[in-house]
Amino acid sequence: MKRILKIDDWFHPDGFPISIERREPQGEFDPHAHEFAELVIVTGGSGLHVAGQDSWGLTAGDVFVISGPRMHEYRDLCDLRLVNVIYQPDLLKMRLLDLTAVPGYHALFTLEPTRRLRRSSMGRLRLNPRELVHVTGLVDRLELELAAREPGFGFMATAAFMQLIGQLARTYGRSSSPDDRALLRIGEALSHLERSIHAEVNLDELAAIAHMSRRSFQRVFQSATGSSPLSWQIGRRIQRACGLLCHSDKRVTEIAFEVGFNDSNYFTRQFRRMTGLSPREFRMRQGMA
Ligand code: RM4
Ligand code: NI
Repeated sequence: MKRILKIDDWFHPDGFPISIERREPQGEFDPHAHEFAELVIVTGGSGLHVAGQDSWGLTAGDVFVISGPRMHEYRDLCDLRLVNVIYQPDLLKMRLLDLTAVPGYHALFTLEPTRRLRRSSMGRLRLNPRELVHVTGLVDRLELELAAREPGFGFMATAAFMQLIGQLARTYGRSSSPDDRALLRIGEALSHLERSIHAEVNLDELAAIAHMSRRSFQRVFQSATGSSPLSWQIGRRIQRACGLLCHSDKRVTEIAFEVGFNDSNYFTRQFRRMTGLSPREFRMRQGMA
């Protein structure tokens, strides 16, 4: 049977969606998936990490993100030490602001967690000792806030978590291994799509940004994200629309334009295709939740 770690067993009963699990050392852990996402920072020792068909050796400084449904396990452990920062992406009340314009953000948090790119060493972040010290300092601060749970801890812990992922996204951007750079180039294209969410997708422009020919860009983009640039953009627009439907009382037509559609019937069709609901139904259900 597929083992799935449950939110209720791993998070504080107050429901705050970020928690820290230190493994010093990490014991053998059978294949499992989670109802939450997991940011893993390796601080020492060694071991083998297996995720689906990918497996790779771990040592100090390795950082990766495992999305909820993805199965993974640890084997051949030799005093492997790590910190799991576990979080529930949907419940984080965190605005990404301009972070989506940082290519390393996409490489680490959008593309890598599902790892559709098959080359197994591709796009993995390894911190150098100085960076690791900095990052573990940020984790310590987050952990202190979570442990103290003083009034305002939710705000402070969210801010500490933002510092952590912002720092990791930037560090990823400086990484120089050719494999990382390949994933970053797709990250650059995603950042561009994000910044120009209102414009029509221009394949030649995207390919130029990723320094690839038009044909190989389309191929690599598809294998990295599982979709074409156009459906990626539509998906992002719909996601933004979901946010506006829940958190504003703007009219559906207004929202359609705001996220970049110029035809609200087309918007409604795409919305239904992705979510199974019309925008109005979606808003009503969220209101009731
Ligand atoms: C385990 C192992 C798993 C993680 C749980 C929370 O020891 O690190 O990957 O999901 O802890
Ligand atoms: Ni896990």
